[in-house]
Amino acid sequence: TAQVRERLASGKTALGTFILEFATPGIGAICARAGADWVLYDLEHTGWSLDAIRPALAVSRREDIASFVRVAGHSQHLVSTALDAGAEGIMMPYVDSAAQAAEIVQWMQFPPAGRRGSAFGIAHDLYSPGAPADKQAAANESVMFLPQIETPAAVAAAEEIGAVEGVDVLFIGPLDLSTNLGKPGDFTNPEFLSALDTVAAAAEATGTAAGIFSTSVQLSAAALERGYSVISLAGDIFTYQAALAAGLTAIRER
Ligand code: 3PY
Repeated sequence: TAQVRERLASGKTALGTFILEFATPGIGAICARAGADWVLYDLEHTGWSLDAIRPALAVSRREDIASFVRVAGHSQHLVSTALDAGAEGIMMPYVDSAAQAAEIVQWMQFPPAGRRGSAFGIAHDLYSPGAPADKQAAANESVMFLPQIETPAAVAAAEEIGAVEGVDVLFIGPLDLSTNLGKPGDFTNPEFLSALDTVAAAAEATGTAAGIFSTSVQLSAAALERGYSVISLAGDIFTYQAALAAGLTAIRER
């Protein structure tokens, strides 16, 4: 995650994309060559087991790109197995309070900071030899946590969530947040935009980054104008479909 951390520390954006369908082993390399700073493998909406993304994680980890995994729910087991498989950061859906965020940080950090179980010489440390103490310290330092802000309660608690040590990015799930504000998919609704402002201010106040999943240039622009620095260009399905549609239309219209 060094490249993402450096970009954020120097006021730059960290742009990435979600993988929801094409978890082919080379996908991290494809995204890295396209200039993405991070790639996220989604286990929330795909129903994939870790085994489905293990080969992709193994290749991504050797590329200059950070590999994040969104786990399916709040469970120590889901978090620790994703980290052991090589996730360099965890995105967690529906984090509504600082207490929830603090518990998840515990699952992500080796003792004494947390209570992640230790195993070394496996996928997450690239099968390398070395002293456990050094590896624990390095992993605690580099792992990133991106709690998702998806409800009015989470927006209200954003500053407290951001203040939890170990939280790196307050990451809005716009579809869930707009749904929970009563206007699914309406990203121009004043309440939605005000929530974007609140989360940006919470990130600024706590030294974390504000992030968002974006499916449109307008939403990305609205986020960038508010100081969001972690932005996804949609995901594999949408990007591929849009590029295919544009190409097919261009050929048909000749
Ligand atoms: C949302 O838009 O709600 C997300 O969580 C992105 O997948």
